[in-house]
Amino acid sequence: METKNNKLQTIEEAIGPVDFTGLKLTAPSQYAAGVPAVKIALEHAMKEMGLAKSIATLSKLNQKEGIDCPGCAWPDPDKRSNLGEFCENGVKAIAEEATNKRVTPAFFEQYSVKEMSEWSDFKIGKSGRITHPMVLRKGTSHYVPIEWDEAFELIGHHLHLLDDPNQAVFYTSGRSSNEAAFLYGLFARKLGTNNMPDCSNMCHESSGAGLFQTLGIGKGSVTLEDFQYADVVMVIGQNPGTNHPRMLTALEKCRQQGGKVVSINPLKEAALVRFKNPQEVKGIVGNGAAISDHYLQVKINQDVALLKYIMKRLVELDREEAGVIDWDFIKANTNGAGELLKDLDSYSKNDLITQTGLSLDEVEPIVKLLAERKKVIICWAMGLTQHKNGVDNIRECVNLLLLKGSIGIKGGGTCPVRGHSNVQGDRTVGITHHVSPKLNASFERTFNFKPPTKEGLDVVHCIKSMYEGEAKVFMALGGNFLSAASDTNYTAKALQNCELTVSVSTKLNRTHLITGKTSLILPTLGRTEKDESDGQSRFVTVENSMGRVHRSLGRIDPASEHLMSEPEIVSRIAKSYFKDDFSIPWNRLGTDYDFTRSKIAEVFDGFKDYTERSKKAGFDLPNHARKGDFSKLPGGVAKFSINQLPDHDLKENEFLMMTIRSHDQYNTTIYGLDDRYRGIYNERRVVLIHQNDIEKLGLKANEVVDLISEYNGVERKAENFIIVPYDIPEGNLASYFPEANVLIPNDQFATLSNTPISKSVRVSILKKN
Ligand SMILES: Nc1nc2c(c(=O)[nH]1)N[C@H]1C(S)=C(S)[C@@H](COP(=O)(O)OP(=O)(O)OC[C@H]3O[C@@H](n4cnc5c(=O)[nH]c(N)nc54)[C@H](O)[C@@H]3O)O[C@H]1N2
Ligand SMILES: Nc1nc2c(c(=O)[nH]1)N[C@H]1C(S)=C(S)[C@@H](COP(=O)(O)OP(=O)(O)OC[C@H]3O[C@@H](n4cnc5c(=O)[nH]c(N)nc54)[C@H](O)[C@@H]3O)O[C@H]1N2
Ligand SMILES: [Mo]
Repeated sequence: METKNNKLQTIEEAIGPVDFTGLKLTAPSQYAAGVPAVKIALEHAMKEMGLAKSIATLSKLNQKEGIDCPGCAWPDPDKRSNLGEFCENGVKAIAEEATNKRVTPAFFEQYSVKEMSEWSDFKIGKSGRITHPMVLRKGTSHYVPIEWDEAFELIGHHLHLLDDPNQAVFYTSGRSSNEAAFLYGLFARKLGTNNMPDCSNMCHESSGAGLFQTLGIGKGSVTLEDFQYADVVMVIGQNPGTNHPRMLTALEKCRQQGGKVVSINPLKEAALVRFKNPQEVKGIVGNGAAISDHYLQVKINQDVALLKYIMKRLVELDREEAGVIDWDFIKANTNGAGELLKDLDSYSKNDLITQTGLSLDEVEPIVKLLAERKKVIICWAMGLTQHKNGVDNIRECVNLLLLKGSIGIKGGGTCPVRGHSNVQGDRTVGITHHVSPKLNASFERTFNFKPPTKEGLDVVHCIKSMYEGEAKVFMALGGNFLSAASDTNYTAKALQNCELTVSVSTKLNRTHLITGKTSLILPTLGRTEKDESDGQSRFVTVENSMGRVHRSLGRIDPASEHLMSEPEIVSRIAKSYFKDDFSIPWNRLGTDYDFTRSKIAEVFDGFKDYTERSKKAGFDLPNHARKGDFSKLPGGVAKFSINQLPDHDLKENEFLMMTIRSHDQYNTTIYGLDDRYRGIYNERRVVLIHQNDIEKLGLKANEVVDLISEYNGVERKAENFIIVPYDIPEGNLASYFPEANVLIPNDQFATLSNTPISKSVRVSILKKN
């Protein structure tokens, strides 16, 4: 007899429950961090870890001999506080991983997959750390324990059943170490596929694409030290107070040295207004420090219009008085300046300003600042990359920097602020769906096989392939693919079409609950945990947002004795697939990380004496843009580019909506229900909207609505959102990721980078009766 408890999973639960948790509103905060941040962080730590573990873990955070914080990829200063490099959301990230709660086989016996999928993401995430490898067998309702060996055999078996290795997909989320990611990429290539979608496809792919075309390297050019020398730091489309809190210290230092900070963001994010540094006494007792000298509340996705206006004005001012534009730099190092000037000429200043929604009084001071000053850093994150024209956004920033001669100098350059703590490292050591003949040759030289030459699938294309029944085995090294991707229902169907889905995970998430016909969860060690082999502790390495590679050494006891390290899991899968083919020493690669690193150093440039140099402060990877060397680009010079203004083709009553992070989440992991700085408490199903738009639509604050998106004649609906009047430009909306992902079609992504348009979704608001 079927009871509630043994019903099978259905697609309905892909988006989770849509009921409310009880909204409370206050005025948005006027500053970030300070005492409340410390208090709240410690509350989280105590609740999840208890006192002794909190002290043991937090004191080792981001110390030179300690744990690399899994929170974000912002670099550590050379001089570190004895407290550990503290930040509220870093502590929350650690507490979430080092929690004392456990998801055991008994837990899985108690709750069916369907029951768990009816829980909110918050509740799913708070269940705790997964302790045993688990399998959901075809046609069953519950996960049951499985021995590691059997799990590896099962994966090998499914991979052998495929007609073509391109029917397998290997996703990576950016928390994996260099060692694990390298082995994973090696395994996929040896198997014969480049299907290596990565979380960066949804994240900074537009940055990589834009920077690579114009400057010859997909990474940023500045170092942390540059912030002390910068004349101007522009922070565009980024909310560092929540997502990269340690960056605020760098901005504060920049201002102390006389630099100016300009923030460009549709929302007035508290942390970009004032910051109370919790590491300093004055941050505890005083009013804190102002962060932004200027704040431009640009309309969503009008950054290109704003940048064009600024550049147009700089060119005008340079004609009046030489020295505003750095023509010597331009002549020696770039091409395409003539075309750029022509392009700028074709726009009217009035039109550009109107598009931005800003006034001349707001923008002209920035023009003046940039005219007078030379050393400019531009920082950005998802506010620029997740649009149809995400790559254009980045290239337009590069145009401005090149006009100022501000690349390859101390105190100036590009600063894409990365998301996941090792997303950059994973890409560096070979996680990419693109084919590079040079890289293939390196793999062939080192491991004596021919890597595949067919381009692989990225995130949106692998979802399409699974949806259409092409790809049949999906494996994820970390992450929560279902909730992170766009078009939740479509992605759910795609995953359910697979014969096998495999998640290497630390914690339970929705991707474990909407699965292929057979599903495996392989529990792994987190960054905080001791990784031992034969009684010897091992360390892994990671690369921060500025290209520095360093080690991370776990300090606390693993959540369960049944966990396996990621490099070991990957190598055991490979071994079980390749059986009698001993040409690659999988065993040793998965256990002896020094050996793995020696192989990374053979394949990739810049890793000489890898193990030794990764200790202490670590080492910087080669970065020619940082040195002003563009010789790797065709013609040996940096490129100006021509970028278009976006065209959203909004109908009457349609809005542009950005899907953003609250202060209480790490991507799809919901730490809590409060977005403290924005004054939104105990509720995530909210839509932020300007008061005039509320009136125009005849709505009221607190009213419940549905959000509708319509693309190519197909309607998608996100139910039950509460109207919250907010200081946001008219015509714009904001809601939280991942609740609103259901509205973003899988086929709406940025030109060139294929990054989903998570920050400019066309939606209309449907009143409920
Ligand atoms: N605590 C915590 N830390 C994190 C994460 C987390 O979820 N929680 N996630 C990590 C990851 S993977 C990433 S990628 C980063 C993300 O870091 P962010 O990019 O800072 O995160 P988002 O919340 O997506 O914020 C985007 C910001 O861009 C603004 N914005 C949106 N659209 C536009 C636009 O068109 N123009 C401009 N100028 N601004 C715009 C929004 O108002 C918002 O302030 O953070 C990383 N660190
Ligand atoms: N609408 C919308 N969608 C977005 C975004 C947006 O701004 N708006 N942002 C996009 C961005 S920038 C990103 S980066 C993606 C994020 O996409 P993902 O990286 O796929 O998602 P996360 O939520 O970071 O993944 C969380 C899960 O990772 C696992 N995990 C945590 N630590 C470890 C570890 O050390 N090892 C392993 N193996 N597993 C671990 C846990 O099981 C946890 O449940 O989402 C994207 N999606
Ligand atoms: Mo990200």
